Amino acid sequence: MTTFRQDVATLGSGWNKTLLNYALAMRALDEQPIEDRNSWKFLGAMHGFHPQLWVNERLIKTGAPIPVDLTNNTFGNQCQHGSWYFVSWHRAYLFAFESIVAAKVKELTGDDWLLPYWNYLNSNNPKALYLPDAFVAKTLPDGSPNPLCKYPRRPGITKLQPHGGFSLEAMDENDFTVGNGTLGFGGGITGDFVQFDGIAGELEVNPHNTVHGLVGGYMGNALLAGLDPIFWLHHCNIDRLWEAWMNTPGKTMVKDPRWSNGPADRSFIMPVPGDNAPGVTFTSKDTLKGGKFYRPYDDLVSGTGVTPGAIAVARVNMGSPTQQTVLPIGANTTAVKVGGASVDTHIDLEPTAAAKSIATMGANTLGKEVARLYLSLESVRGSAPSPLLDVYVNLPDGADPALNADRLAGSLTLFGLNVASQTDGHHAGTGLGYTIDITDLAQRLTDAGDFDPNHLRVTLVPGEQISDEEPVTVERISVLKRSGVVS
Ligand SMILES: [Cu+2]
Repeated sequence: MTTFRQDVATLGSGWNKTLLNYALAMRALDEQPIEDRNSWKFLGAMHGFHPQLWVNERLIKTGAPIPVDLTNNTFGNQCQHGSWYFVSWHRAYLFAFESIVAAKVKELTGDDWLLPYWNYLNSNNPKALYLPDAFVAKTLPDGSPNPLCKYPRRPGITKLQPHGGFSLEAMDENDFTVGNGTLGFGGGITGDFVQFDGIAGELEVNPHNTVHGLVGGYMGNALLAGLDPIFWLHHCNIDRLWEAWMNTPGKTMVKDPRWSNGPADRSFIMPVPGDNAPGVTFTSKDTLKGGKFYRPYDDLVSGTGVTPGAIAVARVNMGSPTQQTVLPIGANTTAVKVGGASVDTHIDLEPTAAAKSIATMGANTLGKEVARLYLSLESVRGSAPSPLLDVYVNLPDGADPALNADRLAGSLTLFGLNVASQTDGHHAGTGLGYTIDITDLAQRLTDAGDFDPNHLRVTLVPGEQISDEEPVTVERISVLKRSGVVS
């Protein structure tokens, strides 16, 4: 058997054997009761679980037995977002899921099986943005209902329809974590288990969150996402992007023991195939090459934006992460609430620092100081599962944002906002945190004579799932200056 995970687009159109076997196994696992740790619903509930929501969605019956290891969060509500455990926890989750599905495929058909990935940003495949046919077909080849499209998505979706900001730019970042976790590819620093922590890494923000929002339906809600079979092909590609990134010279993966041996306050745990055995505990290092949750890929170049083995040239190397500094150079003074209309907020900048950032942004001479600028949105809260928020900088007064794409700093999909804003026993309700790289935008503003080192105007433009009835609050917006030395 092949021991590499493969691009689903290379497996043949329609009902190729891998996807037919996936559908057969999913149908069988979805019929198993939620008490069974190999059941489809148990596996989905590991990502996110909310008993009342699941009753409302008719996933479980009112009063039906719910296993205690889901409600006490031994196995339920495990997904790690907004921290540097995002990549490692999801990698182990994929591996456990793949092992359980493979065991079912073996039992049903005798075939071997590995999880394929959805290479949606492969510019060499004109059909890359399309969901594989088998995920939208009404029926299996034998005419029975197709389990791969059983759970809801955006009505009629056959293809991702990005409205901007869907890219591999995250792969340009050279450091897993910088500035004590404020910035980087992989997410904020934590030593503890946190389902939704405060700082999402670049990979998580985009393409990860973006694809969750674009598929929509269950995929757009962290409490339901794991139930959509396309979730696993999406996360498989995110996992491959991490692997490609780590294998590219110039990228610095974190070596901090808090990451490698974490979390400290409790163990990560995954179920195993076959029965209700206790499960396997692990730490982040078990997901790296040689670890028990590691699985290789057939290709780390196609659709990844990097070429493992070749030096990354997309972005200037700013030196070792420990020698870089990240400092705030300004912030707004009040929380911003966005409802049905756009809202402006002003940020007073420390003018000397801002001017110096601009002056050193484009530096590429070895040994010279170099800077990048970021917007940081802190404690973003709201009740919707994945609202869209567009962030503009120095939009002219009264201008139509849609006509000023050159002022767009970022399009955020606030995936998991509902969970991160809960104030129940498991969450402090502190919300999500995002950083947006505005270096190129600041350069464009400077070239246009429209960068004032004394202040910046930020406009928040609501997209879907934001309204006066369901607003989003951003506690604080600051500007961060990241400095290093060209190396
Ligand atoms: Cu996800």
